[in-house]
Amino acid sequence: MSDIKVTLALPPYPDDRWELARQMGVEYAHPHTAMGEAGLGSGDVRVDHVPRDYDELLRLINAFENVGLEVPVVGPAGTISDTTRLGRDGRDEDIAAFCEHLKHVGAVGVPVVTYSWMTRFWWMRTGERVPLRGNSLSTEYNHEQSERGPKEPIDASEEDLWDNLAYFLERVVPVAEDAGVKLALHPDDPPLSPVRGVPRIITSPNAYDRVLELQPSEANGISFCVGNFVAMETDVPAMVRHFDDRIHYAHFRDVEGDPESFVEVWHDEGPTDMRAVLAAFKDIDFDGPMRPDHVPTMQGETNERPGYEMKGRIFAVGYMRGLLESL
Ligand SMILES: [Mn+2]
Repeated sequence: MSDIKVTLALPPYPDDRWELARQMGVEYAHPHTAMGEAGLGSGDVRVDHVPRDYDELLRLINAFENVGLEVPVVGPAGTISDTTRLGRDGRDEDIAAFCEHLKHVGAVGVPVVTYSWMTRFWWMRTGERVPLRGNSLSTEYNHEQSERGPKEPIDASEEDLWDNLAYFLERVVPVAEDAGVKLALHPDDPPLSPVRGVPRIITSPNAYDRVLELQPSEANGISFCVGNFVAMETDVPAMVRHFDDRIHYAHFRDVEGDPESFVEVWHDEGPTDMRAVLAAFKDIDFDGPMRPDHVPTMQGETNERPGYEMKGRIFAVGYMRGLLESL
């Protein structure tokens, strides 16, 4: 069996969720933004909780390690902003800060940095209280409803975003290689362009082919968010095999619908054969981190963090481990 690292997004400070992870036998943690302050709705561009300072980062990693949680992936520590994505003045300073972060991450032994190229909007939803079985609560996206809202005043095209991504990768990939760190680009969610006048580019398998060709280095890779590849209406196991060793991180989730209208669903009742997806990851000998992403909110939870409450993730970890054992 390939050694897929079943991982949980956890807050960058110890609380019940660290203990619950350990009680489930989870050995890997992604210190994650959405686990911190509550009440940030989807669509916000959130500040990363991973510290830029080397010593603070080291202490964070050691805090996890000291309780038996290895950190196989972190975010960009807030160094990648729309300044870089839109190619505005100041991007060279931001890219330099990101390169410093890569060196720190490599020095503390974390092998993967995940990032996205979504401008202005992060993962975007039009509903955060969609009832699923037993009145569990999920999220949804409806493009037609969303597009009736105000357009963002952004003077940039898709080609501008591509140019800026190429500029970024040209400068950071060699640094990542030297640091022993692999970059993992997350798809745009929803995988559509434009959204409210904002261009988006990481919306299809062809887009990923183009990304990987920009810098043909193993350090230039993918965060394979399964739900987005479902929303892109692709053959997900075939995509896993296609991108193969350029996949450095994976998100376990499923959606029902199409790019313009979808609902996040329970992992065990969605349209996707999640066992076949995991079988494909096994086929490519994927040994990186994979974590549940966007789970339903369950009874007794506040839905303060839609998609990231804990009980649904406990269920998801059990389901993932069961499927992995069945392979
Ligand atoms: Mn994801």
